[in-house]
Amino acid sequence: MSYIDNIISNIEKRDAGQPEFIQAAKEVLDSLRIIVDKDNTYEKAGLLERLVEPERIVMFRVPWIDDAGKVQVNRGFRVQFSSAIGPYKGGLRFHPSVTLSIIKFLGFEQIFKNSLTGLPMGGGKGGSDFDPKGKSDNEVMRFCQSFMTELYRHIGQDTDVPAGDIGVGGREIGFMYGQYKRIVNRFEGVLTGKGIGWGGSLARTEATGYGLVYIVEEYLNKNGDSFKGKKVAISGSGNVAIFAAQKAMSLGATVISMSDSNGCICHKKGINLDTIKDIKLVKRERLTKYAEIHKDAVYSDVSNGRVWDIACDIALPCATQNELLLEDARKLSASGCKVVAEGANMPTTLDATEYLLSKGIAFFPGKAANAGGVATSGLEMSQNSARLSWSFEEVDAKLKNIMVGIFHSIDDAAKEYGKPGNFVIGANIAGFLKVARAMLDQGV
Ligand code: NDP
Ligand code: 2IT
Repeated sequence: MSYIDNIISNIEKRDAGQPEFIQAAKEVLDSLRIIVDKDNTYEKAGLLERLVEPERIVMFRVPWIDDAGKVQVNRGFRVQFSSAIGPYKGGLRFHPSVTLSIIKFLGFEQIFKNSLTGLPMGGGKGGSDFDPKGKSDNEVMRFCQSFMTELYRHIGQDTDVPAGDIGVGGREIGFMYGQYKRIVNRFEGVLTGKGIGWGGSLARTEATGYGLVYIVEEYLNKNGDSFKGKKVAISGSGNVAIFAAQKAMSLGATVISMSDSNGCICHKKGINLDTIKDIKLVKRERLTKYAEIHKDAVYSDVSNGRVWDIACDIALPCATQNELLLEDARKLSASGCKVVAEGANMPTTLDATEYLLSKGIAFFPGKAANAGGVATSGLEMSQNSARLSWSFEEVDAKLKNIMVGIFHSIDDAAKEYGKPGNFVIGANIAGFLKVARAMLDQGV
């Protein structure tokens, strides 16, 4: 059995109850065959055994009191996966589907994503099975305070710097930051995605969605094309989806569909983003509202329609893992879609990815395509350390530069290793090499 196959088989045994982690690890390990099979340095150093085992996992109880005075208990996680190239860095997800497997897959992906940004950040992820939906602001605050009352001892501006993810936006970061500060009595850049005026960076809110569009734009431009006149389908209607839509529209595209966990809307003449922002960011309501406001839009609930059913030129999955399946990939290909770029983490299943690649569709994996969020978090950390703040234009220009750089490093790596146009292999190899070098240099 080859070194890689051995590692995969060990993960399948030791982490048997963690399907999402196994899926993410397999995808990366498969890409690494090209380098690991012909150079035994990695095997001799036990490098892959180390890479797939988090440096530290913290799991903890999060008790809080709801508005009715009842005690509720959730489970908290922080997986500090790799500090090879910098302090652990990665978001916190609050969603009822959160398990150790989900947090481990996200932390693992984050190692290579952060490496691709070129900034000195290790990989980590955390979260809770707490569901902010339907909770009052006070309940969310009490939960966040309790969560941070344990988490604070494991993090720090030079140790581990969490940020947002699904279910964690400006409101949650604010409550967690306030609690951290009360406990440690220090105003430091321990979280990113902070509010403007108390350490946050301009353009961090927009960064993931904008970055996603910037990397696709660079690809299109290099092929003599652009977003102008393109039909774009976007899943999700949260932070990433909204700002991807905003940037794509500003470049002349028409965003024809968006979704949430209950269903999707199709609005052929173009989604009205002000309505989406009002429903999702202000009122925190369901997407069904959109079709009540815009009578020419069509709403389908999850049981009778998917965002990938509608013909588009570019598909941007921006909701959650495993939301673009093989049958969706087939539909997208059949209806003429030419580019799929992942705003979410691992939204495309392995078989769907294979299918898209086999059809010559340009496929940008999340660890490259959605790296703009964490890259701008890295810029927020730099501003915090230097105690200054850059303008929106400065941060946006740096973000664009980083995304263009990521496009070229994954494109170059794909070519160098004999798989031109395969950005999955390009991203995995380019992300891995820097982390592996650091691990070899630093010893076991
Ligand atoms: P938000 O919480 O702002 O939005 C999430 C969106 O996805 C909502 O529309 C939500 O619908 C939908 N969604 C969530 N879970 C599911 C599910 N199980 N099934 C169907 N739809 C679902 O999160 P973000 O926009 O921040 O994150 C979206 C994705 O992008 C995630 O994969 C995240 O890991 C990734 N990402 C985020 C970054 C960031 O900076 N925020 C950076 C890089 C990646 P509903 O409202 O119904 O819950
Ligand atoms: O998946 C991700 O990259 C994020 N949720 C952002 C992480 C961060 O630290 O900004």
